[in-house]
Amino acid sequence: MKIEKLRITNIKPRCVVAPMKLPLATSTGAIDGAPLVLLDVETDGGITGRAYLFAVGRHNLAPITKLVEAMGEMLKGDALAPFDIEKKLRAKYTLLGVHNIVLFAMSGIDMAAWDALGQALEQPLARLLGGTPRPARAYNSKGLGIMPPSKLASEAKQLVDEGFDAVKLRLGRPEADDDIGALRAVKKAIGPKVTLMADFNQALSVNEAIRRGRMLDAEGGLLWIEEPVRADDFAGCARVAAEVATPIQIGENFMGPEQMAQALAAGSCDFVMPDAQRIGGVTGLMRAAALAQAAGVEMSSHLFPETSCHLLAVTPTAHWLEYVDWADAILEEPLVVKDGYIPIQERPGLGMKWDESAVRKYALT
Ligand code: SMN
Ligand code: MG
Repeated sequence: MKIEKLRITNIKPRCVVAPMKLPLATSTGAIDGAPLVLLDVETDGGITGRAYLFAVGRHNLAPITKLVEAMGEMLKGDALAPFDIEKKLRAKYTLLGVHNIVLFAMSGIDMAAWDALGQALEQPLARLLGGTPRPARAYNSKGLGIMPPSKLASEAKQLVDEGFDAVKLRLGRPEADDDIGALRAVKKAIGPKVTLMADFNQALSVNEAIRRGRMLDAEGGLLWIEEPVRADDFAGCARVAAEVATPIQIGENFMGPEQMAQALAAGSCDFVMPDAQRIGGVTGLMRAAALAQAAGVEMSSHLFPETSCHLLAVTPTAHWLEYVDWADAILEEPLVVKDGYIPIQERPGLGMKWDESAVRKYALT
């Protein structure tokens, strides 16, 4: 297929709420279903690029969909060239601000456009980007929310039994001692060989993060402490990183590579984990990988495992893939796990096809 001939004819967003096997309670609230916007980027060559966005809450589905539709109108007839698409959309949205759900919509279109390119060239995205589709080391990021220690212990075992040797615990209870109790229960349940991360979801002040960070240092055994303070307080997070021995991980809320560059310049963290729909899709993740390489910082991914596994294969400082199964219910062939790794399948592009009967079942109209 001659990719220079491919033009965008239509961008179709559809909303579903995919059932989650394990609800997730973070310090900011609980998520019990995955509100997703499925994007189809249709081209005149008969190829349809596919990607999905995670709306976090159902109430965000409608505004994200409207943005995708508006951008779709702007792109009708344009070449399937993600860099050009990005340039055009950034220019159109400069005065509104390329942040948040504007960036979500742009990122989704970018991912779907790259998927279409992969289909046109009949290659998995990792190979299209110049890499080898190698398996990504993954942690099972489902569950382990804010819940009683006894429940945490059994859930932790269940998550490891799914084929992983790394899991992530959510922290940020009102009392630090209760977080420590939760950590001890999980550590006891999984034993010393399973890698453990902890995520505060921005719950703490800088001073409290330093206090709790030191308590966690004393407990030992955590690979990283994630988002201890407000996501955009890079100076505050740098103070935490300087005072706490356990590595500090941030990045799921970087709004584009520009913000990631600011965070790195501020020395705000030890590790980064950009999110495909906030960093700018595949294009944004490639730029993020270059920033992480230049800073000498390990880069993991946030959610979107189907896309992120390809990008980690071309990330010089690749660290961990965050695995969740939230899109599985609407995918024909979900990802599989093998001995703690997620293999990249020999399927073109991102390798996702919608299970249309499931899409109808979980559709929001
Ligand atoms: C998280 C954030 C948003 C939605 C779900 C989960 C969490 C993570 O911070 O890192 O997994
Ligand atoms: Mg997180």
